Amino acid sequence: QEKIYLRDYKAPSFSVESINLDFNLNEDFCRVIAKSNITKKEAAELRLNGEELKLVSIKINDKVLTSQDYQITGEELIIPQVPEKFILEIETELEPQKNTSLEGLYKSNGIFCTQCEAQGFRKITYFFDRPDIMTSYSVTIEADKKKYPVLLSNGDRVRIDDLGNGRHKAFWSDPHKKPCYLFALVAGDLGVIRDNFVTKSGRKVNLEVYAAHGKQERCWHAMDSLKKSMKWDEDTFNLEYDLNDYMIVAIDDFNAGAMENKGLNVFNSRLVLADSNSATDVDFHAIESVVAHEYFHNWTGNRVTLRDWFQLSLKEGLTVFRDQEFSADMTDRGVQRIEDVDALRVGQFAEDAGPNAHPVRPESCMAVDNFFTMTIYEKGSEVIRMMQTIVGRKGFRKGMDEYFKRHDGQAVTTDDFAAAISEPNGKDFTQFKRWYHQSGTPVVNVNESYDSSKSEYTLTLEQHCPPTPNQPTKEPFHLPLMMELLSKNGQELKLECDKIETNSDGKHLIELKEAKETYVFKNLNERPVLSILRQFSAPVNLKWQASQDDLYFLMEKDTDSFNRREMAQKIGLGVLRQLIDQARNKKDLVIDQRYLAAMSAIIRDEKMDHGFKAKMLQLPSHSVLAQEEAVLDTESFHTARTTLKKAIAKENRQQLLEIYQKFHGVEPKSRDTKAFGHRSLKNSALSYLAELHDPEVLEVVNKQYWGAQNMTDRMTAMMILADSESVHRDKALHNFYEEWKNDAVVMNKWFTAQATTSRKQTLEDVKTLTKHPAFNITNPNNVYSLLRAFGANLVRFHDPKTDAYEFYADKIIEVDAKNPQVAARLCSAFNFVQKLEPAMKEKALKQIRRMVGIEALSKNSRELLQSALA
Ligand code: B3K
Ligand code: ZN
Repeated sequence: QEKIYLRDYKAPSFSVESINLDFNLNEDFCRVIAKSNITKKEAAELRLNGEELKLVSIKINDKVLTSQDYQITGEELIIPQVPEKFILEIETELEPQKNTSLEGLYKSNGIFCTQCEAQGFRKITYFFDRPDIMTSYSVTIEADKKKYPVLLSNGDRVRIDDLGNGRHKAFWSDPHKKPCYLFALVAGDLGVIRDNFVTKSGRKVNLEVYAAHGKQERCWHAMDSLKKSMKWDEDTFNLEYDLNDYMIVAIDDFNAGAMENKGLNVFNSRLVLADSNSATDVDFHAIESVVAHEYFHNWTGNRVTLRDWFQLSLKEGLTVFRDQEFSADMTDRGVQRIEDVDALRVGQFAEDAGPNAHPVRPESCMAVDNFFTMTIYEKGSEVIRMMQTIVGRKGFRKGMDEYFKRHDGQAVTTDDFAAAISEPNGKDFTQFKRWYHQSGTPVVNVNESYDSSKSEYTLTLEQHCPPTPNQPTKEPFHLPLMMELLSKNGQELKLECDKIETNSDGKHLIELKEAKETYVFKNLNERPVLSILRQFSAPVNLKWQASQDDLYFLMEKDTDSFNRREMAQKIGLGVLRQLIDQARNKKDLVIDQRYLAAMSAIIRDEKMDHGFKAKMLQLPSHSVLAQEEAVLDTESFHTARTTLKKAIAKENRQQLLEIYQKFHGVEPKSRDTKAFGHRSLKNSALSYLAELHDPEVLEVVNKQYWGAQNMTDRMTAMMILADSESVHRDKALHNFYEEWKNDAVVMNKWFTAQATTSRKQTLEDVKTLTKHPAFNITNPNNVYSLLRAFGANLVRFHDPKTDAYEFYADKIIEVDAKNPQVAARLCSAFNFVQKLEPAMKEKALKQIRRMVGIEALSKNSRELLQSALA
């Protein structure tokens, strides 16, 4: 199959001054007339993208073309002869009701909606489906008035005409030029809530959130989040909204989380609908951050857009960075950073170490939709964060101002962004930009020595980056490493070293640029303790053979809260790895007493912030273990982890129960950061206690399930019961089903609770659930919450005693035939293939070969799977 390359980029030979799109929506077909005003800038034939379209007619300047005048391939419409300036009118017919790929124009629960990013517009009409063609849109939508009372598109409402015959027609006009991937249309019978926001210059913006009738009361949290985002972007970056209306529409069948279409965001309903009965604290938090993310795209993505898809991180990395900063300001900055780094490690580090590793700005691809990865998004955000760390917050803001000054209304590149940040700050980012084209997670080795006779402390840092596909060797990265030296009682010491930078926020930085560098710190009368990579200031793997004494000291005393938690994870990881080794060698598992004592001290610490304490108590996950261990022996991972958890619970049974009782039932409906923190602490206490499997504890869990006053508590209890052999298990699951069976969003929780257990029969349960009436394989959320969740269940997916791989491959094949984007998202379950033991590896490869052997397999899935065979 064909690949596309960044190096083949060519500026367009045409420009489009405006386009008018006329939609006529019917039950069995939809007619689209696209009228564009085009200028030819240089000698060229006209080539337009178009797929799965039925062409009705083409006119140039009102003259109908005959079949000799053009050519149609499966992917393009080619017109060899066109004048310099012309009006192109193309009429096509579509069948949205049959569109299962959920890109282009499709139907979900009777609602017409669109998803054009990345290349869905070509399924609507023949057009230049590339982001560097920006044009003005006017849109008309005609449909049955009763069935589709709400007719929406981008920009300003012009008017709506009643056509008298039971049909009506809406007129929309978007004053801002945009690429076609930001086009959107929605037509349906929807409920709505309304509010408004007055911008800093006094513009009153009407805000509307649409959802299925009866669900609109669950849209208020999304609305609040939107208003907070609008305010934050004004306060933080001086960015103001630029239209009179901002609309969000919740749709049940949606491949991604949400889409930032200009003025008309279309959202997966799981990221809009929430109230305390139906949504967990994590859901509320996710909704706030995704609503913000899509809103922030209005400037980073829409006003300034991409030159080509290889630049995707230009908007995604930057916008993730912006939403992470927003969340940090709305909640607890320290806890937010811990969560963001956890997600980066689990998802992106694994991706960077696997067969599909790719740079933040990739050089080639088969399917553009495969670019929507953790690397482009989360690592991309880390790259922006490092820029901010290097130039400081003030410097970064100066750079952002410059970026909009230079590029508003343009389609640009990551190089343009780097220049806008670095130049006003007098920085050279030439080396820094290796972060954009080198893949892989750099490793930084730390070596220290202290010379008491000279009162000198010497730090030696070495970096290298493991090989990744197509990149056997790498040049050194420019790494901003935030650091301090601490005294015996935990005070930050004065740093006397001329190679240390202080950024505009007053933070101390090492800017490591060479493969190896040495730093000498003078006038230190005692050996200091190093606190390095504070706030996780660079996305690297730190290899540091620090003494246990130093690690425990930092876990208790580091003045950087991120590093305290990081040390807790590092020590915990060491303890778990010993246990894994013992489990693999069928030895007795011996718990490290010092670690046990330290965890007990945390549990008993009454002063520690609750949300932070919950993070301190978290043990490294199976996915973190999978990255550290050479062999993926998940049964041993599981044994080690549960044994350790149980030992901690046994030692602290009474204290954990006290924590639980102290916070359970306190402000069960409150959603402020404090309440979120104490719930997460008491629920983690409960999950430790559950490891004891004693009847008294299971009684508490069961009581929490039945008496829960919010979904966080109900879901925690249900997950624990679902993962147990308790007599209460089936009754709770049955009750949850009966209560929520008519609620598509909430049912996904029920699937996930059953797909993620460590019970031996999980695979059989998942198989049965795929036949359950509530499971619909054409609904992306169902596929993700049941199948993808099972694929991420390392213990049960890689169980040598089952045929999980074969079942999962069958499902990928089945989904792929209908919806390639969703199928491709399932494929990452096979990313650990190289770490499997020989027999398991052969089993997995056999399935991968089987899938790749299917001729009709989409290029999306093929691209991701075949790399595992290389
Ligand atoms: N830009 C969309 C993602 C669309 C995914 C297309 N396959 C959501 C976001 O990142 O904001
Ligand atoms: Zn985005």
